[in-house]
Amino acid sequence: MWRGIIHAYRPFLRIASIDPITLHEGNTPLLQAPRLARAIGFSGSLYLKYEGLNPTGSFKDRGMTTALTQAIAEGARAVICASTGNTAASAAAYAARAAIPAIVLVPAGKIALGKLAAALAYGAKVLAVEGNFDEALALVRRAVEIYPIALVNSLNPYRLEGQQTAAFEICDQLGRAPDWLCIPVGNAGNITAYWKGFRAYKQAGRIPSLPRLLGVQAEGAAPLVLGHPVDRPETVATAIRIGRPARGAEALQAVQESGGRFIAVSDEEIMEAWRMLAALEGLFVEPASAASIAGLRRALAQGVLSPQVEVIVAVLTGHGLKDPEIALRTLSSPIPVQAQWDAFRRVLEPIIEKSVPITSPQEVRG
Ligand code: AN7
Repeated sequence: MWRGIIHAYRPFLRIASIDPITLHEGNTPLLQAPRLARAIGFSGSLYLKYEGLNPTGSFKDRGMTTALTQAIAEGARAVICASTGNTAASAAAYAARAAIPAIVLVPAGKIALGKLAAALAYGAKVLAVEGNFDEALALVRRAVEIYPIALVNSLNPYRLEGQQTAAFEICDQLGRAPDWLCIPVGNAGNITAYWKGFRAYKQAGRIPSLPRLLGVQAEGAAPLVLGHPVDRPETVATAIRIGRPARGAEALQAVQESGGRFIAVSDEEIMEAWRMLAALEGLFVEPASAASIAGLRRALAQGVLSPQVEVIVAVLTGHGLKDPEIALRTLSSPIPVQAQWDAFRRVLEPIIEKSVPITSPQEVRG
């Protein structure tokens, strides 16, 4: 039985040896995506690590099981974080599991609905800060200097201990490391954790070679592409609306060591990739997650990746249900129909004529 990432990877994790605080996170699918690969001009194998299937709908759960387990082992009485949303929801859930309070600071009006709803439901004290994520994180860093509460942002090293297990899983699922790993970057904790994980697996003799890292940021929030902080970050992908990444220096070093690249993509490119993931592969993700595909598409178009690349893994960091508003705002509305056969038929017939394909699904998939 799968019992979460601490149980599965304990020998690789430097954390206290108490019973884990867990929701059995991890063990997420690694799905091949042939239609999407073809659509973005890649002829090798493209795999998607579907991290939206973690217990609270994002990859943050991998780092929160380790952060809360360590916090409890050290006697913490409460946890606090700043968050664009997913960290808040995850911290709130794992704090509930650990029976301690969580205080979460989120940028007022700039957090996706599903994340806010979840953080509230798990019983966190949610503080809506009149400012952005970077300002909220600065407040939290000051608070933990004064009060006896544990910081569970990815500045906390135990977050990275857990998050590196996604790299382990990818290697275990593939039987090797990919040639490239594409990953959205906000506060830069996750890309740092993946690099740590791949290096640990190589050192343990589990994989012969390391992947190159493609770190993807949104154009309006791209400090690691620009090489300087961004004071007023803006992007449709609110999860990565971050201008001063706390793990930025380490992420830059990881990407450089790997022989990889940082790349920025526009909001339009992100939303196009978001639609393609859902319509071509049946994967509904939040916009920040689609950034990895938008970045890969752009990297392919610009020749950043050589055509000889065989295996690419893109990380889909969060579930689409986190951000239902973006879907309703950008997609066409449902067609109203009366509950009577004749009325229904008048609506249905043109749809069938227009949209039922002439080619069989087998031909499309072939
Ligand atoms: C879906 O929740 O920073 O580079 O406070 O939610 O490790 O920050 C979220 C980040 C990518 C970027 N995709 O990861 C938060 C927060 C999704 C995210 C990222 C986030 P990092």
